[in-house]
Amino acid sequence: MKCYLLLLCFSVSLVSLSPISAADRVYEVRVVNRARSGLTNIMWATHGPRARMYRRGKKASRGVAELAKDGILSILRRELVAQQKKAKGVDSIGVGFGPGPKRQSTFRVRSSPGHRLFSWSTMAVCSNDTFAGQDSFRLPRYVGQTKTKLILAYDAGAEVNTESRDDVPCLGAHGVGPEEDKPIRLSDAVRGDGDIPKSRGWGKYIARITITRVR
Ligand SMILES: [Ca+2]
Repeated sequence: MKCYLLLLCFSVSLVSLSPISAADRVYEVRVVNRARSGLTNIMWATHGPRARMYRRGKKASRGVAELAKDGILSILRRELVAQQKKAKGVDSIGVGFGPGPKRQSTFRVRSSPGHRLFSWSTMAVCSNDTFAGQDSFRLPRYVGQTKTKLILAYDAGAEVNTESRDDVPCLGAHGVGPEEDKPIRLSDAVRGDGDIPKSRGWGKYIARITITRVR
């Protein structure tokens, strides 16, 4: 619990960064954590097709890498704000509460017309650099419409998967760990041959997300 609270300290405030206008659409997002270890707070953005948070098979940005290694959200938030300023189509940016082991969290996001894509990322606390999320998921079109999807976990390719207590946040290590320089790929989950017991891992899918348009 101690290290989980420390991870929360890295987070920015749990609110959207821009006010809601009359034309905005509002969505309720529920993230169910299927793992037996926690997920850190969730960085999210609504955006148009020119913006991206990450792309499987490509190198992670520094913001995604630091989120995946230590649950740090501030760098990824700055990257999204930079895309916003460069008119890349980033609309709303915010943070959702990260659900604990086998728990769920619910938060609301908004998008203005022309920004129907939703991206989010969260770190699997019991890992070196595993994160879960989606890039450019299309939000429900109609009020009352719901979309549900099972979520895979990805290795950010930024830290070697030692599963050692010297390197992973859930066992008390922050800001350390041997670096690697690889593209984002599917996670191997928890192998269980280091200090993280396999029982703190997950199956094929680490989470499930349900998004409902409420306005
Ligand atoms: Ca790795």
